[in-house]
Amino acid sequence: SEDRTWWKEAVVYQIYPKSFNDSDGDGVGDIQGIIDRVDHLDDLGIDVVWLSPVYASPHADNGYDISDYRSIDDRFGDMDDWERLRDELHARDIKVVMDLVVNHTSDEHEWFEKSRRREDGYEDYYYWRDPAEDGGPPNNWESFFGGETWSWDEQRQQYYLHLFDEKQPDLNWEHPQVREDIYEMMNWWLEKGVDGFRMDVINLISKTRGLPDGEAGDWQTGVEHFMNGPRIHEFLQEMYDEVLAGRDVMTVGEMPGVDIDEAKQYTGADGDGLGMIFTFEHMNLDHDGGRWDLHEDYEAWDLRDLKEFVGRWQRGLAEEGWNSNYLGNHDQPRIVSRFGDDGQYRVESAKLLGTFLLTLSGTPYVYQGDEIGMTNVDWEHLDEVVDVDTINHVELLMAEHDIDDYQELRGFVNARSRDNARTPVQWDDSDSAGFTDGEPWLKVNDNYTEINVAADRTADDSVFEHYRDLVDLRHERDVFVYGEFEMLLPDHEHIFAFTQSLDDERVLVVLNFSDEPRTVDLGESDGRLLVSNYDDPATDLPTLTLAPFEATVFEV
Ligand code: ISL
Repeated sequence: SEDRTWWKEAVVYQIYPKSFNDSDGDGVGDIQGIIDRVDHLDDLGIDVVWLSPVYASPHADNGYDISDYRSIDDRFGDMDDWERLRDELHARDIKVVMDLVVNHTSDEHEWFEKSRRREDGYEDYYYWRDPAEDGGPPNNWESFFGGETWSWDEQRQQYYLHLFDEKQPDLNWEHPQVREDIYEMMNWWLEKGVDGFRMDVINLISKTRGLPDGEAGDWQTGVEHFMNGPRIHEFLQEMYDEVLAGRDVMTVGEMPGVDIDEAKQYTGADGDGLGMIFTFEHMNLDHDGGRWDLHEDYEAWDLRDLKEFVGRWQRGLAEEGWNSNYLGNHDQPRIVSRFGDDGQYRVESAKLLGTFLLTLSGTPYVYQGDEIGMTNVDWEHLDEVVDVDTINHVELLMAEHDIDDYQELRGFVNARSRDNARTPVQWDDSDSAGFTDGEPWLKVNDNYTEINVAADRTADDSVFEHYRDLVDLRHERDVFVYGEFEMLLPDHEHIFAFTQSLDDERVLVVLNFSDEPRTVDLGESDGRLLVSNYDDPATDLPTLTLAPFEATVFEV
């Protein structure tokens, strides 16, 4: 990881196009809407845009169900719009990374339509099976979105496999022609000037031969047969040879259920050639992997668990591989609501989380809206929710626990739903937060009159300004990118403190993750203040009394 590359030094910004900015008043974000806001990204100082899927899609899962990999969805515009976006970004030295969703397609993809008709050459593009002896599904695997992974196809008179929604059939990667078609499509996009790929659930593409039943466990049944499956490394190495070798691109594999040793196999020097992976370990801090398992204390998490996780990964990939750092994305609740305080200390804690994210070694990912501290939403009724994952799980929970009133689950949904991160970006205090002139596809958070980009950009001590300063600082100092991480006070329940060192540079980061003042002795006697989220920061090293959610960075 000593070798320098642009993507290690980059700050990535994720755009979820449906919710970013609507230019034509249909209530859905679009590519022209992104172009209209490119200067916001440039001012923030980010280096890479990761664009969630903009391809043709029936939107059963907001574009993660693709019906044509080589065209742009009508809702979002057309290929000319995409090319203009690419050029506008490149003109500002911002790279563009596309979402690559190839574990599955939409059931409306031409390949699936041919496959269900058993058209010559396409019969085995997907996983088709006859019913089990009892007439039911071929195995007991459970879907990420709850329920069964098999649906019956009337036309073909067989079941097909889908690890996600029934409108997302899994591609059969065992079939060489499937792999070739995918590599050809990737090369086609690279020729069009994309700078890399974020690879959706890429460690799920290899399944145990014979698709045997899974053992019931903590996570959904069957994971041992489709996570990091038997041919995964072979497939990724082939993809590397056919597509990525010799190209200066960024790649990040989204990988549920991966530990550090596996991360090294995917990204290390003798690995499969991926640049980074997204781990999920820290996304389980407030549950044990069963995100929709109903608990009493569903919002509780322990800072010491976060420290244990961060310390282990920072050190674990220091010599081999590379860390990608994120706290939230389009699949997770808002970070300030989950890890900070979205009430009294919203501004302070949003800045603290930004400080944390942008001072760790590795490549940081900022999700749209987090740079202004957007919060979770109150989902008053289930019919306000669009997310298939939330709706399916709520229905399953109601059946399983004999609940007949959604109101009993409302608090839980408010804490867990992916739609929290998908409400429209709040641009200003005009109707619909300046996101659209029409009716937004998903409700706008009521707090938009107070929390919005326009307000943040005019105040000089805003969350946006804080993010911008940190992005600048990170660009100026390699110690934040390549530094060697050392944890201080590992057992402290409220303070997260660490140093980063590189050559003769050393920095100390101290974060109070609580809503009360805390006094700590850091054993560092001297330091020059680089960053703070308070007007009157604690600077009296070695003993600091930090205000609620105070975040301080020193050069020591
Ligand atoms: O958010 C989840 C459901 O609770 C996760 O299990 C999520 O589905 C998983 O992280 C995979 O996510 C990716 O693939 C999905 C898509 O719905 C997500 O938006 C995407 O990020 C299927 O393509």
